[in-house]
Amino acid sequence: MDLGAITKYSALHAKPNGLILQYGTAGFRTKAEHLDHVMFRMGLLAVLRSKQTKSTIGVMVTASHNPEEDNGVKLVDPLGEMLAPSWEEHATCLANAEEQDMQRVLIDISEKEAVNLQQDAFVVIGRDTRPSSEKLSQSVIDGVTVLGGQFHDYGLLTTPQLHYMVYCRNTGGRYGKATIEGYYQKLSKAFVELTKQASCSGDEYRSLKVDCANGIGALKLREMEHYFSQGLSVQLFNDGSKGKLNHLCGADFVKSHQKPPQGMEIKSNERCCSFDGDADRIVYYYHDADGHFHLIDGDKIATLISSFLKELLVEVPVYCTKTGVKHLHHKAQEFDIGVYFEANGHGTALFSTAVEMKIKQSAEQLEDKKRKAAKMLENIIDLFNQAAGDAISDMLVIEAILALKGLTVQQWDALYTDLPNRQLKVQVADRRVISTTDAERQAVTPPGLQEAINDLVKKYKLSRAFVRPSGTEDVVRVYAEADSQESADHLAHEVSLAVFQLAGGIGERPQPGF
Ligand code: 16G
Ligand code: MG
Repeated sequence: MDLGAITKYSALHAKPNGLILQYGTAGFRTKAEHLDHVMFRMGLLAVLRSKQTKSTIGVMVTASHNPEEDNGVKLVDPLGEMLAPSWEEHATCLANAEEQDMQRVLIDISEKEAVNLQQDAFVVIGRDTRPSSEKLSQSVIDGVTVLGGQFHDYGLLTTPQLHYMVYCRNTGGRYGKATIEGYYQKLSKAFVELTKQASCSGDEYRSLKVDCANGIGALKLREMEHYFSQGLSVQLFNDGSKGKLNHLCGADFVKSHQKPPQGMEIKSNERCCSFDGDADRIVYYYHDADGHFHLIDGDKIATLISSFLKELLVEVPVYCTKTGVKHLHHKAQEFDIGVYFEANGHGTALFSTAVEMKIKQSAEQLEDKKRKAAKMLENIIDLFNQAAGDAISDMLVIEAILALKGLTVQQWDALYTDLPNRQLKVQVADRRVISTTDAERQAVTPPGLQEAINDLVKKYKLSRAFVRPSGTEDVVRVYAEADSQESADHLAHEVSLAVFQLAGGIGERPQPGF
């Protein structure tokens, strides 16, 4: 380590005194103007992680569904996964070290993790379309370079595309080619083959309206479109040509406001979907003949995909984990086939290498009908981004399944009916006073909170309620569901009051009404 050079360059990316940030559920996220030092230091950290794992590490500059003024950064581990938890702690320490302590923290991390500093390092970098992203990714590169790491800057990419690149590079090209064309070709080939198998009878031209949140998804989908146009025609909205990123549009807006994005005209029964700002979330929706809006969220996407896969499987057990893709991804990896989605539209399906091999072999050996099914599954596996949940890949999987099963968007929606629900946030002095267990469904502390929730829940029919500290905002999240919207709203309000009273609420007491 050339400590002199590190100190010199670090001063050019100086940390504002006293600023404390945390590597949260999806990396660092805050106002873009506070992130320059974090980017530089994440460049340094990525080099150490690369040396330690002897693999390519990814760095993605994005703040996903958050406002355009924000930005963020996360590291991608060798197989496309989120950074290992012990390294999240290192990231937090490094980001918060005052200038004069930076070197010591770097050396501490290297020693603790037994990093061989002589080892080569390679880092790949991607960024979203935010105005601040280009300069911030340059700061990452400065950090990588000063520690002697090699890098490849992919420039504009969706977050899942960066995960894909990392995965491809660390699996010797077996998974796919680590180029943007490689990504387009792999997914599109699988998609076109699948949709060819869809019955042609009454085949109306398959088309889909896509709200791209004025983000990177628009650019990438436009580039990719002609690769899969035989099977699907997409019409892009909020493509970034005029609107603001994630403003009144995108998956997070549609899911949390339960209404269509601005800038998209929807005729009745047309299939529509929204990506978020870095294209790793997707939700679907439509207007029925009476003009009512119907949201098809991650839960229904998971149902569509797993019921399709279930036709080939005997049993589909369900598991719950804590909030955050990394927990779900990890759980899904324990199984031969794992399908996971958050209601907000993050998700994918994962297939173990053993199962993939078996399917490939049987596709060659079996006869007609079964062989067709195995071929189908083989293409489905290729179509799912195995490195991360991916809005583009999920969209193509969903479109293929709808075509293969001849399902309309309403028929899909009718697979089950959601109970009315409400989500609220409560401001407290320190959200860490709330700790949870059982996949964040039970509050362990503060004392009395879970009992209070249990008593409130008993007052309503078909009801449940959960509270947990947010992993991305300084708030406590409250979720309630019940047999009617009115009851769900009441219950959510009462639980918010309990949180406010028992967990140190600040500011105004939660008010009823939304
Ligand atoms: C991040 C996570 C998402 C999680 C959300 C929860 C990734 C890529 N995204 O957006 O999985 O649902 O945070 O945020 O990991 P919250 O704790 O503030 O509700
Ligand atoms: Mg996102």
